[in-house]
Parts: sequence; structure tokens; C-alpha cells
Amino acid sequence: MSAEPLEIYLEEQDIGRSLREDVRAGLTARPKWLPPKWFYDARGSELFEEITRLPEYYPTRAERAVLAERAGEIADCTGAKTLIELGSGSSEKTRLLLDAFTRRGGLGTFVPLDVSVSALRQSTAQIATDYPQLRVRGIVGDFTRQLDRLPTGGRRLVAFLGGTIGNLLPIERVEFLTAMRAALEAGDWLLIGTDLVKDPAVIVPAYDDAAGVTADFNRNVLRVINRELGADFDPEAFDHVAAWDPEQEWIEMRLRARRPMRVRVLDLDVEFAAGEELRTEISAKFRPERIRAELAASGFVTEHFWTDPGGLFGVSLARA
Ligand code: AVJ
Repeated sequence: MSAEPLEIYLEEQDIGRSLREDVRAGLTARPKWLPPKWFYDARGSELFEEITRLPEYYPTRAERAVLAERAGEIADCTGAKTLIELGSGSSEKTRLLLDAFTRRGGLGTFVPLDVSVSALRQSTAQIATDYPQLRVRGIVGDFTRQLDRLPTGGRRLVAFLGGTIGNLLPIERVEFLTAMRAALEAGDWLLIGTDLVKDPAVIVPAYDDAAGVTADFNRNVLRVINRELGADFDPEAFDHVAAWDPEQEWIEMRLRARRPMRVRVLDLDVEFAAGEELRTEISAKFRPERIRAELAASGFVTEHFWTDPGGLFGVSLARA
């Protein structure tokens, strides 16, 4: 079967409006911030794929190891008819699940949802070719907003991989999990990947690699704002910063102004002092008991919690 046309729930004007709102809110705040979803235009999505192959960036390999070992169990345990993947990107690791479901039989539909049209176009076309028995319905959307539009019918498994939930602030995480539970029916499943708390000497290099790919990814948000909103950021005038916050147990990516700057964006004149930092991402790391507690607080029962052999990354399978 070929992939069906992408269902676009993020209309061009929505994208523009929400980017403008985020830019206005974030660049007039102190300290300044921008939400991480704007990294992912075509170039940003490619840079992220490059990050996943870096020697320092362990989460992708560690999560893949868990999925490689447990995919059969996940397919058997859930018996899902529909697999929905939030923030699917390339869906590269998801193929391990699709393979397991294919061996087991019964999965009819795969629904990847992502903000990146370019990543979705590629992944839906390739998956439709490689899994001809599957119906592939790509949805362009923001996973924090489109939960009420998830396809219904048949037992569902929602996969939220890569540790992307760590990019939400704690309050946003509660809202997201609660909305997720409300969108599901009792008996549906959530498979969620979370990076685990560990020595910051392992975490920091994963977000500040020697080759500078993460720095380039970080600066990409400025290129996106320049292109989409006609702003005049000089991305090269910002240094990439990765800082571990031991209280919050998250790593922050920031862009630090090398010199005083004034940036024109929308109707704003945004001033940066030399050394001023703009926060572009948090990536929370979890302790197993916290993951279980947050899932429970939003109405999920954790049936399995698996880690890779190195204990770097956790994958929870929870029942609605
Ligand atoms: C999108 C959650 C998988 O937070 O680790 C990679 C994004 N940022 N390097 C993460 C990211 C910097 C990534 N995830």
C-alpha cells in the first residue's frame, strides 16, 4: 500500500501564528527562551538525525537496544491494531516495533505524527513501501495539541520515544500525560521512552559533541526564525551552551550572545547583552520511580519498565 496523503492539522497559518506567539513570548521574557519544536525544519530534522549517530549521543542507541530486545513482548502484550507514534521524526527505531507486529500479525494501521512535513513525507513513503500490508496515515501536527484527533477504533498503542517527553517542563508534562490519558480508552497502551538520571559527565557531552553538530542544531532555531519571520539574527554570533541543572535534573541548551546585539523580529527590537543566554531546550532526565509516579498520577498503570544493559535509558509500557 502506498502512504495516504499527509493529514495536515498544523495549517501554514497555524504554524506561522504559533511561531509568532512563541517568539513574542520567549524573546520578551527574562531570561529569554524559545520552545524546542522550532528546531525541526528540514535542515533541523537532518541535523537531529546526525546527532543520533554521534558517539557521544547515547540515548538513541540505548533506546534502540531496549526496543530490539522487547519489541516482540510489546506486540504480544498490547495486541494493538493501531500504532500511533508522537514526534515520530524518521521513525527509524519504530521499525523494530513494526517488524515485531508484522511477525505477530494484527497491526493494521501506523499513524506517525510530527511537526516536520519533510521528515514525515520521507518516513511515510518508506514505511508504506517496506510494510505493504500496513495502512500508513501521516499526521502533521504538534503532539501537545492534536491528541483529541487521534484515530479511534481497535486497540491502540501510542509510542512516544526518544525521551522527547523530557523536552516538556514538569507542568507541561502533567498536562500532556493527562490529555493523553483522556484521549485513550481503558485498555489502550502508552509506550514511553525516558532518558535516565546519570553522571553529568556522560550527559553533558551528549549535548555538546566534539564535532559541533549539536551546536549547529541549536543555532538552527535562529535560522528558522530568520526565514519564517524575516528576523535578522546572526546565528554565528551565538555560542552553544549545554548546562546540567542538578536540582531539576535536566540539561539545558542555550545560545549565548558573543557580543551586544540588537535583533529585529516581528515588531520587536530584541536586545542581547554580551554573554546573555537564550534557553532553547530542556531535556529532563528521570529516575524510574518518578516515571511510574507521573504515569500513575495521570491514570496510567505501568506494566513494564525496561532499560538497556548499561542502564542509560528507560522504556515504560503503561496501560490506560
Ligand atoms: C528530541 C528528546 C530526542 O532532548 O535529547 C538532541 C533532542 N537536543 N540533542 C533530546 C536533542 C539536543 C532530543 N530529543
